[in-house]
Amino acid sequence: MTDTLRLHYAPDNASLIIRLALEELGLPYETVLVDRSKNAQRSDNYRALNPAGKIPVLETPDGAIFETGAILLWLGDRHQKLLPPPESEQRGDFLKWMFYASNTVHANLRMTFYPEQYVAADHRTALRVGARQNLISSLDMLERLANEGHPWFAGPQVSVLDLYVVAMLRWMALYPANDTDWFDLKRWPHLLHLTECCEARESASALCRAEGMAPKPFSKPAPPNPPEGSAI
Ligand SMILES: N[C@@H](CCC(=O)N[C@@H](CS)C(=O)NCC(=O)O)C(=O)O
Repeated sequence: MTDTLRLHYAPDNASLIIRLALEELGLPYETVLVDRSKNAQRSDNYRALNPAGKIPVLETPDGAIFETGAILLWLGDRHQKLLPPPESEQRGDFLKWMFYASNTVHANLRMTFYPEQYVAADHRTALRVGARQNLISSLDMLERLANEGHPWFAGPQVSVLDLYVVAMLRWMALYPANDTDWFDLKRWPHLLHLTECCEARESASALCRAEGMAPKPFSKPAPPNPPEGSAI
């Protein structure tokens, strides 16, 4: 157990979403690099924190928390910011889209990044094609949602769902390198606007400094040049 919040991260990995939330909440935190070049996320030490061997983990006074969505909900609930509180009438709507972001959008995106973790070599192209079709229909749905005026998504105040979605939009534009032609954010103007709002915030500037990202990390992302570690 730790009294401090300790984020196990790799540059431009899902940990960046937690970094944004910690910055938005103004919380002190430490970072521990997970060395992707050595697959440190699969080491015994790391699996003691997250048996699934995935980044991120946030060590907290309540123990180590993994799963991006779970960490975001824990932080938001604990600090009563960045989401509708449990008693809010908006909570159900917010929760269903948080879970959709995590178990559908993020999961499909993972299939395009790591097809080798899902299927044999001769099925990988087909998996990527199928997952991208699903991503396009998810983005169409999120575009409509962003236009519906919910305070917990693309609203006047930033939310954990905003942070989760803009990070995934960044990765769609960048990864896998040289295979992103399917994605053009201009096709989803409300999501484009969301990326511009989020990257104008101080939390995004802090992220760019810490993980070596150029300005406009969500609307016009460029590959990072991190001071330590590697994205893949
Ligand atoms: N469901 C997990 C997925 C996290 C995830 O995919 N993390 C990536 C980095 S962005 C990772 O650990 N990749 C290395 C691997 O899969 O071995 C979550 O939401 O936290």
